[in-house]
Amino acid sequence: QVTLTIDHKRISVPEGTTILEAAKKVAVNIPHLCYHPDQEIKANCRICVVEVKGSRKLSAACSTRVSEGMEVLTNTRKVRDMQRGILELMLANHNQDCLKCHRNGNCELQDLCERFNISRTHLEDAVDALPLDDSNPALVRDSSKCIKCGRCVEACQSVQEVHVLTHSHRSIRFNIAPAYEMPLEETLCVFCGQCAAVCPTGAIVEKDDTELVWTAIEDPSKHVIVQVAPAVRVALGDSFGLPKGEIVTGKTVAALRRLGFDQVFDTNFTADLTIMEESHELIHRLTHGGTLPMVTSCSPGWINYIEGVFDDLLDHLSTCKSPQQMFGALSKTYYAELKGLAPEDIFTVSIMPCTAKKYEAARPEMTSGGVREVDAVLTTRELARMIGSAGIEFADIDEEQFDNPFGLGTGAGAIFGATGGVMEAALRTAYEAVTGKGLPNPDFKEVRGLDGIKEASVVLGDDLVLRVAVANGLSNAKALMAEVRRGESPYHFIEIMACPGGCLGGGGQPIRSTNDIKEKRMDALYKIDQDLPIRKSHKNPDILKLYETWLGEPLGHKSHELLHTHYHK
Ligand code: HC1
Repeated sequence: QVTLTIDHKRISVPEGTTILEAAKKVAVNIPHLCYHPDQEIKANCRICVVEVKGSRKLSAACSTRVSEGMEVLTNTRKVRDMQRGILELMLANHNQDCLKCHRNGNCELQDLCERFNISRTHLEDAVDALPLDDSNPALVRDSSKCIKCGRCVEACQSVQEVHVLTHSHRSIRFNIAPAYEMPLEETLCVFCGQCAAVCPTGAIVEKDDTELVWTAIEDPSKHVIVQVAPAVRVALGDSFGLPKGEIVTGKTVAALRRLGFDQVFDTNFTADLTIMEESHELIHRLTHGGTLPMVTSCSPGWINYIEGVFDDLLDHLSTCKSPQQMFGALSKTYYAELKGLAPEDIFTVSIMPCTAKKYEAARPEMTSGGVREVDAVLTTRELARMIGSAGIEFADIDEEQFDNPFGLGTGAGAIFGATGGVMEAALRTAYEAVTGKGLPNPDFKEVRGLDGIKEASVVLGDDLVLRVAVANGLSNAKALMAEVRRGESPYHFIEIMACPGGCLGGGGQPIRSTNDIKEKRMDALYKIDQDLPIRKSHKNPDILKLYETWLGEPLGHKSHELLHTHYHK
């Protein structure tokens, strides 16, 4: 332990603690921007400067470690003047269209301006006239709002190892952008949105599709249906001040009905359908000499990554479409038949925790019967904006149930939203399909949790021990796939989710989703699973009915036509 004083308050903290962290223990929140609790220390912005007795220069609190007897002052005239000066310099170079910015009211720079009581500044505006990049369906990058903190660069380079966003130029021309300022669409960007999730301002945001959806809802010729992804229901409440990780499934359904959707369905239903197809695909590959390890295909950021970086390994991907797209395919075929509607008159919307889902829905492979399967994808953040703009008091709204025929999901479908959940769900079904025996305990705890790579072995028979691995975050995916490329992978089946934590940590979730919040969301998803009467996809009665009455059998002709695809080089 190290003993020091902060603003004359004596405190003991573990060796290695930074001044910024130590100050929190005496209820002092030192201003910061480039610092993020889940990232490396960067000390780029310097707004966290403090006085340390005996030092002539001010010290950055985020990067200075405490030492025995240290005396720190965080609120002197000298400190305040310096912090304010740094803030004014940032503002002079920041496009201040705050009222029209998606981050209005949820912007760390705005918070600091309020805190420093900034009403006017002494510097003339010198905002760089940099072009807006909205060249892709998922993300919008606006350099005029970038404060050069470097959080997005770390997310892109170290967490995801995609290496698209980088520093360029020097001094007053210093910038953060893809190499040669190329539009994201022309780079290897996978559209995971992890950059947007950590950006303190509105410099990188999701592409807003709320107007598209309002227009469809208002169009009397359209039957507008919506599906809700597993991870949305444990995060949407954040946007309305509810406790982190609160399960808000029923409130979400009620809010969507009030917004005017004709039917409100559950992606957990098609997550169960994905498990039916994917577990049978795995068994088929195991018994027919198919390409192994088989790798999951439901995370669109991961699909974009394998196409860009491991395109020689595309045969390893499961051919199953994601639950989002299976829902879309059913909505324009089975559901259209059921309702007697033309597929073109059905407008299918997804609520997803993910920015890359917008990209997935727009892919040319994702059509059924000549029409787009999913017409619009809204992130959790966009849905929160629609609910807010409709004046719905989300926290007070009464809970409602999903509609049928796509309203019943099992616990296996629910846990798709957490890293390891797809694997666990698939193992529950594959075990019973291969052994013909009931699984005594459906919990595969080895594949749960926030560790980057997890593995497990499951005995499926006298001569078959299934070896599986789970990776979340693309740097971890890269490590597993490099093993596959070298021919050294010991696994039969690998789950990969592009975002750290899985979809619950997706790039479209409420801003400020730190690891402690992700853990709460994860606990909530496993609670949903635990509390449901049916926890195995192959026991979902509505899925069984769908096969009996319309689809045939898993991997059958209709399934192949509608629910599977191939990604090519
Ligand atoms: Fe996901 Fe999936 S789990 S990819 O994370 O397979 O986005 O939640 O909807 O499609 O079900 C996301 C979440 C989601 C799909 C499912």
